[in-house]
Amino acid sequence: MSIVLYGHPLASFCHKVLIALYENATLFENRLVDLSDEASRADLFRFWPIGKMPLLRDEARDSTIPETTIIIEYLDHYYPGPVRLLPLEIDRALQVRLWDRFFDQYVQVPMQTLVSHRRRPEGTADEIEMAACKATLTTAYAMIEKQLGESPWITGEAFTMADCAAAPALFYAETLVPFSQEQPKLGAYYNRLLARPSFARALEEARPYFKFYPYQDRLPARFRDAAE
Ligand SMILES: N[C@@H](CCC(=O)N[C@@H](CS)C(=O)NCC(=O)O)C(=O)O
Repeated sequence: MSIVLYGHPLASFCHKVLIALYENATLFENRLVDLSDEASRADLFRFWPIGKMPLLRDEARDSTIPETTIIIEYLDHYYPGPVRLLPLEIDRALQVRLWDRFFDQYVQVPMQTLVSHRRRPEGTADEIEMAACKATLTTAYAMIEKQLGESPWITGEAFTMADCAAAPALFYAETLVPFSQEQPKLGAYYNRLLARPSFARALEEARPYFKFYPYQDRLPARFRDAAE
């Protein structure tokens, strides 16, 4: 198969790209990277010494594509399907890129930082940094609520790359800083994302691994059961 995705079923940034692939039924080989296994780790690091997942290899074009946003832009250009994840019109495309960056930088990154503090040896978590991450998530939620307006998706009527970024970011962030009752649009958006078949499939594939998520007890009930 021409396209190989190196990743892990539990990893939120991998979900972002899986959603894009599943939206357009793009054929690819899903190669699981186990960072605790030297050979598996080397398989990823030979292409991208930074070592972050996911990574896309396109054997047909002998191309290596790291970074989720670049991967989705690449897929949208070289392997387009019925769901265009990047609008052609520039102002709409800029909005999609802005909200993609927003979810990566201000939801995924603070969420990842909070989870990484939980994995630290007891007593070594940085409380000041954790409070800053929680404050960023709170601010981000309020901005998302405002941005949603009456639209089903974050930049309007169409599902785009920005929604691919939103789904896993909000899925894990909600376990750390729950949504407020005063943010009904955010809650409804989160539920629409969970119901989107592409994301639902990525979550099903993650199910056997949720037991490794340190906040497994705060996952939505149907995934919590699987973690027990
Ligand atoms: N900016 C990167 C972030 C990717 C990222 O942080 N991936 C995480 C998994 S969700 C990872 O590889 N973590 C392993 C590590 O940091 O060692 C992207 O958009 O692809």
